[in-house]
Amino acid sequence: MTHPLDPPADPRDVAAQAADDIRRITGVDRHDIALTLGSGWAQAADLIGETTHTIPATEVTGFSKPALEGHVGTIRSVLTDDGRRALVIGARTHYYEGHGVRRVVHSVRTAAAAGATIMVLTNGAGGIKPQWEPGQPVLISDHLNLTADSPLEGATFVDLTDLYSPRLRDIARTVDASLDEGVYVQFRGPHYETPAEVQMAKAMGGHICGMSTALEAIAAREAGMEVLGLSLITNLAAGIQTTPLSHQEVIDAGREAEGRISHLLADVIGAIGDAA
Ligand code: 8IG
Repeated sequence: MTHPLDPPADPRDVAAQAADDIRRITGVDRHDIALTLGSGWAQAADLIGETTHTIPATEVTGFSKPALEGHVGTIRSVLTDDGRRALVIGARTHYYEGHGVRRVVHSVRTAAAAGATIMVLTNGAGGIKPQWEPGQPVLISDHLNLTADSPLEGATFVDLTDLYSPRLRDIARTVDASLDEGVYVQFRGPHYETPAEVQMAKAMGGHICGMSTALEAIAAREAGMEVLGLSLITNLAAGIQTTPLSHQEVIDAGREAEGRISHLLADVIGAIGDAA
């Protein structure tokens, strides 16, 4: 079956069409900020403002059905208390689904085409720092992309210095000064790492193991957006915790922390608005 993002389509054109779909359905001409809500973060959508439109992702050009429980396949338009518009993406396509990187970053490109200048990427992830505890949110300071892939095509040389905006990280720390930060390591997944791979990631300077955010952040930077990355540590990475990892444990830790971290995220969105 063909997909709108398959070659020879230009992924930027498809994102522009998707943004037009969103404008047509919502009547909102420009969204200011976009958020991708990963495992554990979904409740934030209800806290950052009034949801005026909930769009099934399948009604927007190029979006795929969600592959995983805990990932809501909707896109929402939220009016914040201070009158900004947030595009809340609850429909993430993971690299491990094997549909190619164009589909992975389509939501980010759509957010940019819809006008967003700030992209907030959240996820659930495994922690390498032994002092971290399941249920703890941390800021992403940088990444190691171990997928051996890129959302950029052709000779597109994009600078990734300060990819995870120091300005936005500072704002997040005004909301919660105790927020720690670390280097996010994107593995392909969907299997979790071996303990040896976690030690490799640690030796390379990594602190957070995940399967989503690095590729999205690269696409956001290419599109000119400012990026804030937040990980919910749902488990310690393999071999750092002594017990085996389970998807159920990850879901439970997300549920348990969801109220707290969603309030944190909503407050961070408010603070970003105050700083604007
Ligand atoms: I939730 O320990 C979650 N996602 N790669 N490793 C990787 N991804 C994850 C992990 C983890 N926990």
